[in-house]
Amino acid sequence: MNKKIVFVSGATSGIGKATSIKFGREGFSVVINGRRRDRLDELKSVLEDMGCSILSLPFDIMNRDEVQDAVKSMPEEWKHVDVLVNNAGLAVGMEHIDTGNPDDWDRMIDTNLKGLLWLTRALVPSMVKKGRGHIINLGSIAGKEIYENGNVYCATKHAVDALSRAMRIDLLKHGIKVTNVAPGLVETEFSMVRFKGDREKAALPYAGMKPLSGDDVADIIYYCATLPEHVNINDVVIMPAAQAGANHVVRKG
Ligand code: NDP
Ligand code: 8X3
Repeated sequence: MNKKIVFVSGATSGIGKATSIKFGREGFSVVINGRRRDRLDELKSVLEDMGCSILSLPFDIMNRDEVQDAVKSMPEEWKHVDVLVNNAGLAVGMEHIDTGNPDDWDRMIDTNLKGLLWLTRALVPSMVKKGRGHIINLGSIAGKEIYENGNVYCATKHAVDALSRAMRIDLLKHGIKVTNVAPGLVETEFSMVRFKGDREKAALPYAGMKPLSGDDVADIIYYCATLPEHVNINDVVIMPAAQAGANHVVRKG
């Protein structure tokens, strides 16, 4: 395959879906992952109608064996991924540390931290072999600052921030670039997941302001991935114009 290959984890929704469409539209071959097969099938057919080559890999990033088996199952011509977008992630629950649900904590740690590690470990050796590649990790402003009730989610995103820096050092000599992308408020399914389907609560973070869209973040990811070979953006913090930090949002009405 002549085209460059991008692997997007968590492509069934939000930032990951927008990123898959952006790269596909720009001529990349795209590996799409997520747990919801129907969504992957739908995205695959939309992208194929646009003339893109797509490999759909449904697996649960929390499960180390599933990650390894899925990567092993990739056809030879898809195995040399040029850009890995470690996007799959979530916040679950929003409570103080003394009342938080440890099952929610497990899900966040197993997805945002361990899942990112399993997938990176499975895909990076082929980048090392080739002597080039680019890993783009979805951090968050929650990886830059702490807010009340954010405890474990913030901890996982601080860990992603640390891992982005660690990967950059470890992979430097192999010609692999690492970029940490840290968005503020983006309107996706994120809030519905965090508030476990409670629509009213999920709408509150975006009330009276214009949040970022998945497309806004996808454009930044694509920009970072397509700079000249000798240029790397290490870290990008992107917020809506109406936001200056986790606790500083200006709202109308
Ligand atoms: P969405 O909920 O819209 O998308 C999350 C994606 O992650 C889905 O495709 C979901 O797919 C996938 N995912 C979750 N768990 C797993 C799993 N165990 N295995 C495989 N895929 C999984 O949220 P966003 O698009 O907003 O979030 C994307 C990333 O951006 C996350 O890492 C998030 O922390 C980060 N982020 C989001 C911000 C926001 O305000 N929205 C701000 C800053 C960072 P499926 O359910 O089908 O498995
Ligand atoms: C998502 C953004 O501010 O809800 O990572 O933590 S925030």
